[in-house]
Amino acid sequence: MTEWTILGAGALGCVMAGLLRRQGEPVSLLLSERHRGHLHPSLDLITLSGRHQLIHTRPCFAEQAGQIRCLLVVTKAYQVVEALQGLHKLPESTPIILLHNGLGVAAQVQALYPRNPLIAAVSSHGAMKEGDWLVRHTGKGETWLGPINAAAAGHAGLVSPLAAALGHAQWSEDILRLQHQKLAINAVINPLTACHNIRNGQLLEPRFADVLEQLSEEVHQVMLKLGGQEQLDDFRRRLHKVIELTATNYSSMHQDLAHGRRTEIDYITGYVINNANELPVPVCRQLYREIQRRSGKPPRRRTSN
Ligand code: KPL
Repeated sequence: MTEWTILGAGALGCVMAGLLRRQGEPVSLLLSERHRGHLHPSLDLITLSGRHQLIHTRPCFAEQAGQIRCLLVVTKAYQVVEALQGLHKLPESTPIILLHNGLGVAAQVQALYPRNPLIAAVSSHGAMKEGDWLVRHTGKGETWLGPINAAAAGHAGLVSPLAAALGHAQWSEDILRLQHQKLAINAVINPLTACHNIRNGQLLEPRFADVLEQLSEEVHQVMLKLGGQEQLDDFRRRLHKVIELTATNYSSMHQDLAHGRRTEIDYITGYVINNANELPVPVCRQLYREIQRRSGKPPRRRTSN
């Protein structure tokens, strides 16, 4: 049995660790320096049925990277590269699975670890951190994995243990399409809910109908340009379904902004803007600037035109 090493002890990382352990998979948590010298506590996982389960994982630190056999990276998009930089001893055969919102990170990881199998993951599981080692699984979703580079071919078998633990996991040779579909949803829900300080479900109130429609059209146009084939009506339906399913949630960007943390705006709305070229995306631009202003940072990427 291959041990899963999880980098990123946030809400989703902890839920993944918990669900894999419950299924009998060996799991270690790759911890940062601030955890060194501290007792490694058990994880308290609140399951979908509301039961508490204590989950034991093995702690590990960067200097043990040579022992990592399968690395699941579940940090924020902007943390991925820095977190991976220190793993000098990571074996070249170790698959690196990237699971984060947004896009634009994989090329840097590929440059850092050019020989490792690089895999992208997209998941719609819901998770919420309620304390340092206390995490709630808030929604069952689908998980898709797919190859980013040629070295990842032949790693489709990774989905079997994941499917058993998570209820669903599948391999897709066209993972970029699924990443784009997820990004399109995030590019509508996340900045709007963060800027208006609302839960996801409130986006369906009549006062947001116009901006929701305009933003959906902008994002959909860019996705078509990137090779997407989804019709606007299908996108609207999919978006509404996600909003309804996550109606009581605060989006991750809302939570980041509310807690004074850096947001993933560069990897979500920034990605849409950078791929828009001549397409007009005024609502995206306005939301991008607004999120930057509220998080007290100047725009990081070029957003002209
Ligand atoms: O993925 C999400 C996020 O908040 O980042 C959605 C689907 C919008 C759920 O809140």
